[in-house]
Amino acid sequence: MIVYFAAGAKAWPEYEAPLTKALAGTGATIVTEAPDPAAVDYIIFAPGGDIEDFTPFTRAKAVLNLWAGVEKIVGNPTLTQPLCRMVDPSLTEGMVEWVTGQVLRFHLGLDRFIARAPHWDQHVPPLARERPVAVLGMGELGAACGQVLAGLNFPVTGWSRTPRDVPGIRCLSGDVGDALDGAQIVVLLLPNTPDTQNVLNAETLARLAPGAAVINPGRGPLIDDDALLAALESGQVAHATLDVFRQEPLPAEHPYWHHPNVTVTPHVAASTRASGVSHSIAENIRRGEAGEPFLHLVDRTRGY
Ligand code: NDP
Ligand code: OXD
Repeated sequence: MIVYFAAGAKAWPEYEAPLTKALAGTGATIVTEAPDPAAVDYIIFAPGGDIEDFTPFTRAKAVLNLWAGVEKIVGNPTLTQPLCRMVDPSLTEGMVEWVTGQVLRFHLGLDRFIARAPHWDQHVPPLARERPVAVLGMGELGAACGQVLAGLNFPVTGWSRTPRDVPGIRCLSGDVGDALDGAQIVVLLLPNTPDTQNVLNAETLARLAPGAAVINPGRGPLIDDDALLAALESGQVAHATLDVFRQEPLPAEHPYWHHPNVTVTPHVAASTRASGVSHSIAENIRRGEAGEPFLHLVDRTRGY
């Protein structure tokens, strides 16, 4: 069985040992080049990887994406093989830590204590139970983050396309404004699809409580950037922490870099860790070989 690592030569040194270990005993031969595409059984892929045309991979049983987000591959018209996205405990843990850190940073006003001058400010923050949080996206990552925040006593409202039932979270679907109403913090964990683009715009930002925080580890196109900049200017949004952008790396001249109330992180909210995700890849290959259904299949009609 041939497994083609087509996630880019730069990524291979990090993956070689963990993937080899995870696939040991399966009969897999991992290759980093595929001179005969018709001989490949599984393709491990990442955006910016080695394949644009999937047509010659006639035997491939699945394309296994190393990323959770699939917007860069899901619309590829040459892709007819099943596409699986990455869901892995290490990815979820990383996202939960990053989101919780950013929420607590805003909630406790920790930036006020970065010493610039002597300033003995004993302002008392509200308790978490007084700080409503909206999490847009109640999937693998949004639900996990929402539950940890709810465990810290934040009143969490979650929003998804279809109705969900997540313990500890008030779950809504339908009008996003209802989920945002009065929220003091909003966390975006939606995929980038035609339906989710600009979900945060002038109208929906106005539904937040004045002085709210926007935290976006989802995808750049979820936000209308001009509307967010205007909301930062008016004070409707007090702070934005942005990990993802319409163009990455974020261009040097972008106003976000220089805005005093914006934190830019370089798409690091939940990094794919080779040791963790290799097991998830191996499990899907095992399933494919055993004739069992693949995990985390992407629905091309939904786009995620
Ligand atoms: P999932 O597919 O598990 O969850 C997506 C959620 O979004 C679901 O709850 C889904 O609703 C909801 N959703 C999708 N479309 C709509 C819509 N039109 N209206 C309302 N809700 C919608 O994805 P993950 O949680 O695994 O990942 C979410 C995103 O996080 C990824 O797509 C990626 O963009 C981003 N990400 C960012 C990383 C980073 O480092 N910055 C790392 C990993 C992921 P429903 O439940 O009804 O299907
Ligand atoms: C992902 C990401 O989608 O890193 O996995 O953004």
